Amino acid sequence: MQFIDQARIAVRGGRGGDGIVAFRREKYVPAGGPSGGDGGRGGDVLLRADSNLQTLLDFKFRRLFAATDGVRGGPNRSSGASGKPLVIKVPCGTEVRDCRTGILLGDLTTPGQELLVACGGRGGLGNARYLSNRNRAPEKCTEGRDGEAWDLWLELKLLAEVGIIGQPNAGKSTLIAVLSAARPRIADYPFTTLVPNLGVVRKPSGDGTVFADIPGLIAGAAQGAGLGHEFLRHIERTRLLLHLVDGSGEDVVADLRVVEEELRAYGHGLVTRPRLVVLSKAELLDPVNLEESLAALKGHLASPEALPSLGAPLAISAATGQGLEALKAAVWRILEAEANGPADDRPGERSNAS
Ligand SMILES: Nc1nc2c(ncn2[C@@H]2O[C@H](COP(=O)(O)OP(=O)(O)OP(=O)(O)O)[C@@H](O)[C@H]2O)c(=O)[nH]1
Ligand SMILES: [Mg+2]
Repeated sequence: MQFIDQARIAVRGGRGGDGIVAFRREKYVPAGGPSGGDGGRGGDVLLRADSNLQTLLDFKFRRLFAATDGVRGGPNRSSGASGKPLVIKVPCGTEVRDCRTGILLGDLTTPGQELLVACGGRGGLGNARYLSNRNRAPEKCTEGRDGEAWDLWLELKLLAEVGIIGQPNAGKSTLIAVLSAARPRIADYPFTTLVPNLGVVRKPSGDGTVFADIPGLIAGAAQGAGLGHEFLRHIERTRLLLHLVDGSGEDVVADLRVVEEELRAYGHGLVTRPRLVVLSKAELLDPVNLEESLAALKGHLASPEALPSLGAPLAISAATGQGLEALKAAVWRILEAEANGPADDRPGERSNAS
């Protein structure tokens, strides 16, 4: 499926119906008086979060959304019908901004959540409203007002709880494939993953947790190099990062640092986001090398220049399944602890691995 995560749309509330001028004409009622009704209100435009949508793809093909207009007033003081509201469905996790100012208008995160984005115009008044002692036969009525019109910028931020990050070829997609039913492309070259993959990983209790695998990060990613930077915003909302380091790499500490630098440069709270460092492809290393690599990572994580991380680095192999149960157990434990008291705003409480 194509992955569209930004879109610009125009929304317009319906125009209010006009009020009208009319007079009551009935047998035996001379000078029946003004009876022109009011116009109906124009329809509003709303956005609604819908859990069945995953992308903003629909907005590639349709960009203008207008609610229906209110109906003109009728004779006998009858008001025109109001315009129907127009509800536009968007995926959960859609941020809505005013295109011109960039101001955040709302953030649709929970299914069913709605945001009013363009009010319909008020209906005009019929001449019945202008009846007074001085003027028994007013000829005056007013027109309906135009609805509001806005250009909106929609941006989808994936709602994954766990983000898998790392350099290209680290084995991120392979990991999400063995943990969940997601079937991303996996290949022996960098930049296999072009758009994020989401996978639901089942807890022992049967509940699912959404993991996101994003394209590999390279030096300069935060400034736009490579592909990963575009998708860093998707991991802004995760509660835990799994930082994969390729165990078969030449220098695991250097590889770890490259990505740490990018997180630091990107900012947006990723620096203090709970993070587990994971050495991948462990079955390719003999036990001595494996111990050495883990010790080197541990040494770096204990140093002041490292970003905070939780506990000691774990070793896994998506190929043999080694370490996967321990990894999942650690993930559930951390998520549970975070849920009981988010340590997010208290970075000081998170200790470096020792
Ligand atoms: N031996 C071994 N190879 C692995 C393991 N995990 C992944 N690989 C291989 O590593 C290569 C890269 O794996 P991917 O999962 O595509 O890596 P990625 O991190 O998603 O890469 P990008 O999408 O390019 O960022 C593939 O050839 C995988 O088969 C593992 O546990 N053991
Ligand atoms: Mg990949």
